[in-house]
Amino acid sequence: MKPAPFDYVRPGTLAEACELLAADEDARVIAGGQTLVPMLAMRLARPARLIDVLRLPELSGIREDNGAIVVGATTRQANALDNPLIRASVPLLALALPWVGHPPTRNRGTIGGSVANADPSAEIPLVAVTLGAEIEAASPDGPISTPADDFFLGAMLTTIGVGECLSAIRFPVWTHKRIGVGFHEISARRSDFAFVSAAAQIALDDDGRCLDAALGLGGVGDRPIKLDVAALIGGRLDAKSLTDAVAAATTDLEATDDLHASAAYRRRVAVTLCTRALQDACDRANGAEVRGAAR
Ligand SMILES: Cc1cc2nc3c(=O)[nH]c(=O)nc-3n(C[C@@H](O)[C@H](O)[C@H](O)COP(=O)(O)OP(=O)(O)OC[C@H]3O[C@@H](n4cnc5c(N)ncnc54)[C@H](O)[C@@H]3O)c2cc1C
Repeated sequence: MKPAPFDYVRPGTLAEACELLAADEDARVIAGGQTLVPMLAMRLARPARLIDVLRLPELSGIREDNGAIVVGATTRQANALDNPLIRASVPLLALALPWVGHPPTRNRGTIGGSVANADPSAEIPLVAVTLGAEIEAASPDGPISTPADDFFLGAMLTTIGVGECLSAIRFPVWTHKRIGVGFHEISARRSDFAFVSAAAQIALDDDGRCLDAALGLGGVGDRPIKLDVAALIGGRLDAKSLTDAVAAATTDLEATDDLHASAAYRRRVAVTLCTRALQDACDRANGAEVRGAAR
């Protein structure tokens, strides 16, 4: 099928992009086009006008700023994966990125496009929520910064309003010496969206005590969620403490029931993947080389 007719505009500045978006409720941002173009072709989206933000200089680049790594919205997923700053300072994102689609989609798909698209199973939004990233947007009234936890309102639904354009994601950097990360997901086929995915980051002190712990789940509901594993902090981590923390954090877990997977299956898999992600994070923080977890 072919898309319904639309206008195409390539603004020269971010301010111009916001003006164009504010002037027309039927206008839509296009970035890498990896989700939007198929939706246009199937006529699931029929915007009157596409605002192409891909070449806006304000939206590109990866930089360090005040304890965070700021990733410009139009950074290609493949470029983020290869970036030494991200590998060194946001290792959880580097570990999750190979699970986002496959090389051709990552060559075109952007970090900001994935966050703005807000698929409940998408890996980049899950990492943003797990790490407590800030989502930055430009609007005709100035910049807006929203914690990732508040940004995702539901499936394909975010706080981005008319006239607003996502500009960057600010990932906080953990400065501890010993950090480990873990990521696991289950999908029907390689490159498919996950039924369930789990992301974990752990920091240990020199004696092996837990200084900080973060755990997030994707695919179980209409948006990624952060689980409370604060009970791990201050203790030594072993298989029992990890299993207990996951059991406590997932007691009231509500999961989606759909034609892809039952709620009971998603809950069961969530517990297993969370435990594996935390175990990998611990092993990596302890200096072990973890095999088979990433692609
Ligand atoms: C075969 C295939 C497999 C895939 N598998 C996965 C997967 O496993 N995991 C996964 O997470 N994704 C997957 N994807 C989707 C992923 O590739 C896309 O990168 C992502 O969903 C959208 O990024 P994009 O830059 O292409 O955005 P686009 O398609 O250009 O836009 C997507 C949406 O975001 C909005 N948008 C984009 N940029 C901005 C911005 N700066 N400000 C405001 N709104 C914006 C657009 O208006 C649109 O609504 C897959 C895609 C394909 C084709």
